[in-house]
Amino acid sequence: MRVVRFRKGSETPRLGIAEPDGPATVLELEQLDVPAVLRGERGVTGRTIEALDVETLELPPPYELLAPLVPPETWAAGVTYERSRDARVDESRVEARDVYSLVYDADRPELFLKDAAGRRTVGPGGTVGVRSDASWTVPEPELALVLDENGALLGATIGNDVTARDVEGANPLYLPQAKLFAAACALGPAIVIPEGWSQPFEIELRLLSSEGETIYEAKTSTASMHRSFEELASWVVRENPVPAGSVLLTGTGVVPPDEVALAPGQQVEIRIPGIGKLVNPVGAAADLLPAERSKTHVG
Ligand code: DO4
Ligand code: MG
Repeated sequence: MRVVRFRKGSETPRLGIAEPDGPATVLELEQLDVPAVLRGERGVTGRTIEALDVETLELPPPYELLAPLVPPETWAAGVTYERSRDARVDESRVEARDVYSLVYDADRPELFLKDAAGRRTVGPGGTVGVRSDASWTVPEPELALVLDENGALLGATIGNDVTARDVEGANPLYLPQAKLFAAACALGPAIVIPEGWSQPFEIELRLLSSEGETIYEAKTSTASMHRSFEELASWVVRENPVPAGSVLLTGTGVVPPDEVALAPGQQVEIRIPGIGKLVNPVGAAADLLPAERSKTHVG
């Protein structure tokens, strides 16, 4: 089952459910609280909406699909795939390369706060940002876990951990600036409640030019992760009060080649079968600050 969040005009956002593999009918729920729905409270109103596409779950006007939740906190794990470790060592411009190899092998994972209250997060169709003081920004397609207050896994959605690699590569202490800026995170289109957590998720990334041509595409699988979802989640909540409905991005296994960089006008598509396809145009972060943006906020 997939859980979506949507709005009709300027009304309060509502929740709905759709099957994982079609048909694209969204059944509206009575409950407005995402963690409650993920825990099983699913009274239906009887109203339905036909989505325009079974993967993006785009809704017809006057409905607007929103990010499936506004996480009170969004955490992210890093260097959870060998590919990510190798890329960080390569991008590093200072003698701090060992930190990535050390954290890959250590018991304690790399965890960082990516966002709070959805301030830097956009939903499906929202524009993701590229900061003007960075020259090498990349998408990081990641499985995003929705956690309860004890770190239990409630569901999973698609996340994009947009990253300024040159900023991070200049000095690892710049990580918060490489990771947190306007519209640096995208979530959606739906939260899946899987039957269990042992099946891996396949993750596909496609980057399109402003002319609609494919610039880069790649695939990975959470089967290649070096750590389990439960292990990462348990480290997030360890002696740390994390509110229910917080999100954990589980790291990237896709690293585009050095010549690929996000630029305004491009489009990022991330597909995870069973969850859907998250599509976001790329824009300048400076134009996506809260006062500037319209559609981009999680809502
Ligand atoms: O070490 C920096 C962050 C790495 C990251 O975000 C990832 O591996 O996904
Ligand atoms: Mg990442």
